[in-house]
Amino acid sequence: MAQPDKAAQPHDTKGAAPALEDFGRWLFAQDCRFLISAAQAVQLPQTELPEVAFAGRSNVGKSSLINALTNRKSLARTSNTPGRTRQVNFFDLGGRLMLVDLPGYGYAQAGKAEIRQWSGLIRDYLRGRVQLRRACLLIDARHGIKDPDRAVMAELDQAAVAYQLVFTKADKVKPGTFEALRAASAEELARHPAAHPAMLATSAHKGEGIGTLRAALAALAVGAPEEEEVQQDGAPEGGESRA
Ligand SMILES: Nc1nc2c(ncn2[C@@H]2O[C@H](COP(=O)(O)OP(=O)(O)OP(=O)(O)O)[C@@H](O)[C@H]2O)c(=O)[nH]1
Ligand SMILES: [Mg+2]
Repeated sequence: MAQPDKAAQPHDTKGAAPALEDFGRWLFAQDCRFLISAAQAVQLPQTELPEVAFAGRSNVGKSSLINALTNRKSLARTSNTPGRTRQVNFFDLGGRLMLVDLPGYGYAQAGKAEIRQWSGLIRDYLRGRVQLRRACLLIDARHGIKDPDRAVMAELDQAAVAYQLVFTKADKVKPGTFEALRAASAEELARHPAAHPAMLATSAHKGEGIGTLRAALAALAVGAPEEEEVQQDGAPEGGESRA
């Protein structure tokens, strides 16, 4: 996996305030510890740290993104086989932010039944988790929002969980193709009350967008510079940030 920071820097600072960027870089360089895997709702840990969850279709790159953010090769288990992450995995980042790797949903063989199964554990997690500050909903930049994602967006709206759309595998798309997909996604997001208007394109392999996402998530952590959080979330100039 590439060392994201250096390669990404020239394109990676747009939209994030410098103090928050610094804090994000510092935060994600802190010790990150695997805490627990929960296969059932009763196993979800009773913790108080603010949480950020990574949700998305099987194979979209959730575990890879967590590894890229924390600059670790194999903190979260990744795989070419869809469905590798089957439990809800908790990672404590520097005692300030909990990163939560969710099982993927919606790969072709399983369809609706699999979504229902996913929903059982995840719905319990999403609905009951007061410390959950944001869900990152990962979307493959080559494919855009699909029906299984729409089902989850509806769940998130219903549970009033703030979520942010994060495109993955940006290294695999041609810029021209992606712009149209991004515009269509923005239009769709506008119809969802719990969706954050800012979207971000990332590549876990090449580092694109990783610094910006670190800054956005760091704003939710214990000890974040407060005024910067307002600047990020308010996104007064144009709303969207793409590295
Ligand atoms: N080119 C490219 N490939 C990626 C990127 N991120 C992930 N991948 C690849 O996509 C595959 C799936 O990645 P994972 O991180 O395991 O995906 P996941 O969403 O955690 O998958 P499940 O746990 O099965 O739901 C792996 O082969 C990764 O190497 C990226 O940014 N660019
Ligand atoms: Mg995974």
